[in-house]
Amino acid sequence: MPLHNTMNQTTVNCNTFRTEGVMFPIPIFSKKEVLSHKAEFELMEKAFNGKLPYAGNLHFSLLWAYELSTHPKILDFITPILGDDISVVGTLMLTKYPKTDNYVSWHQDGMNSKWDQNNSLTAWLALTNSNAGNGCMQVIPKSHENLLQEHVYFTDQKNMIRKGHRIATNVNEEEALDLELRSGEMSIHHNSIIHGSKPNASLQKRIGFIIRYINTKYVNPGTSVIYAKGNTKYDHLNKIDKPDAFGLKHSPEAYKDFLTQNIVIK
Ligand SMILES: O=C(O)CCC(=O)C(=O)O
Repeated sequence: MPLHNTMNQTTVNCNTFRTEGVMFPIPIFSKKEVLSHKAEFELMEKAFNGKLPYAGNLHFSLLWAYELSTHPKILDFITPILGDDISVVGTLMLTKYPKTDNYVSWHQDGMNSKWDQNNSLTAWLALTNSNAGNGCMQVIPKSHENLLQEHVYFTDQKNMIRKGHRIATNVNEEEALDLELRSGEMSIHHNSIIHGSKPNASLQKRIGFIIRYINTKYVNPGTSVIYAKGNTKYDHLNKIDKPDAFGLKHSPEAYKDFLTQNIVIK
């Protein structure tokens, strides 16, 4: 493809993201490539007797999660939006098992992190097909324009968000857009977009690998990050190095101990 066409497509992508607050579907991995990442998750799941709906902060201690969240195919796509210095500040896997009640309340990511809203984004990578039937993510397009809104905190075991918060006002669900993805595809969403997801009413499991990216310059001081891209040295951050591979991941007992100590499980 001639260079000027590529540049035009990149500009279109950036403009879509800025105006809509979301972009999808973005093809990233082939079905075969996805299988290897899925197999890594299945080893984790096995360590927890086959059920691991919530697993967070994987990138600091699991080599495969580090490599996935710093994968050049993803970084190439987000670099025109975030710039050349990119850090990973969070990873999360939300898995919805068939016919289960777990959902994600309507919220804005920026509420948690208070990151600079325009220089950070979330990538949602599908490790299975994700659709309206199995509880794909939904967004309210353009809702990022109003930046951060008031949230309320509540307790509901079925809500997959750990802190249990939701937008204080009513969300008009008729405006919701289903971010349907095939396995290997990705969506990206703005830190201020209102989003959530419904339970999995189907017989198909839904697995999402979620990565929070930010231009490194805008990371809050003292934060632990991995540098995904760029050579600028920042003194205000706690840079975490690439983890070693955990040698005992094929032993469910040993892997469970390791995961319990090193990642966040709900
Ligand atoms: O996976 C979901 O259903 C919701 C994900 C989400 O809230 C997020 O990526 O910020």
